[in-house]
Amino acid sequence: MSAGTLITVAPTGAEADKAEVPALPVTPDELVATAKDCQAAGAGIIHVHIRDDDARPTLDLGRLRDTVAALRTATDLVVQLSTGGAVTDAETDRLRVLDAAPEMASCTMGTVNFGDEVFSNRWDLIVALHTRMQERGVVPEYEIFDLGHLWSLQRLLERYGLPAGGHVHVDLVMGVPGGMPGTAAALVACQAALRALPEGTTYSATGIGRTTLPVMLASLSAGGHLRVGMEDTLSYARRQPVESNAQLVSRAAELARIAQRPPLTAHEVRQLLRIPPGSGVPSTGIGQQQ
Ligand code: KMH
Ligand code: ZN
Repeated sequence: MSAGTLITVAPTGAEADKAEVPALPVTPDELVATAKDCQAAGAGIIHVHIRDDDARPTLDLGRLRDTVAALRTATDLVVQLSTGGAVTDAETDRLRVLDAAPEMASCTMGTVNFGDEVFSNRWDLIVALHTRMQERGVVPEYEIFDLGHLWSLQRLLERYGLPAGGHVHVDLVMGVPGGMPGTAAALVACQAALRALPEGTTYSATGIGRTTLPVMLASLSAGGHLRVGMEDTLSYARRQPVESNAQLVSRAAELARIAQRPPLTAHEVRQLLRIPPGSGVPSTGIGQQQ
């Protein structure tokens, strides 16, 4: 079991509406302020979705590059860009996210019903994301919405090899309507499947909506890491809206300390995930699409 806890904050997502959730960070300034607060509260990674001037989700490359630069300047956090985007985003736009040269990026391991929508992740897209990240030294976080996604990951690694740095890290996204439930039993089932992955594979887990607490407690006790944030839950407790992302990170950090697995610093996270030095620094453009 890992001695410390990696805490990822997912502050914004692509789904919540700023008009309904004023505390949601959507502008670059709001995102940077949130990132600083969350780092101080115990986060080591920030999973980033960005919004346009009207607070709608966007994958605009210039904005992504500016956001990565701003977060790097203001914090030590590992910046992980979402390649999942919104359910409406085109595959070409999702692949182009990697041109913003983050240290990490998400890579979802299969298609899943997503509420009333479908979050499409064809095999060819998964392979393209994985191999492009290998070429560029971007470390993936494999997003697992259902048990079968772990078997797809095993197939991917067997056919195309290990990710940049050689370490495999997955994130169990539990409790999406259409995916696996956010329960301790489902987490234990995932743990059994994780044993088929390379030695040393690490995982974090997040529970959507009201499953946030059971998933957090199950993951901590089972040796997993944590993801929290307003992308995943907007209620802190019954009839109590989340005030800020830092509030969620603080609770996760406190529970991690109680479990005697205190939060890892960003530096310790880079060591744990074996993020290659220089990862995320834009290269000369060789092999990159501009
Ligand atoms: N917004 C969801 C459709 C990811 O960031 O990689 C996809 C998602 C996963 O959030
Ligand atoms: Zn996301």
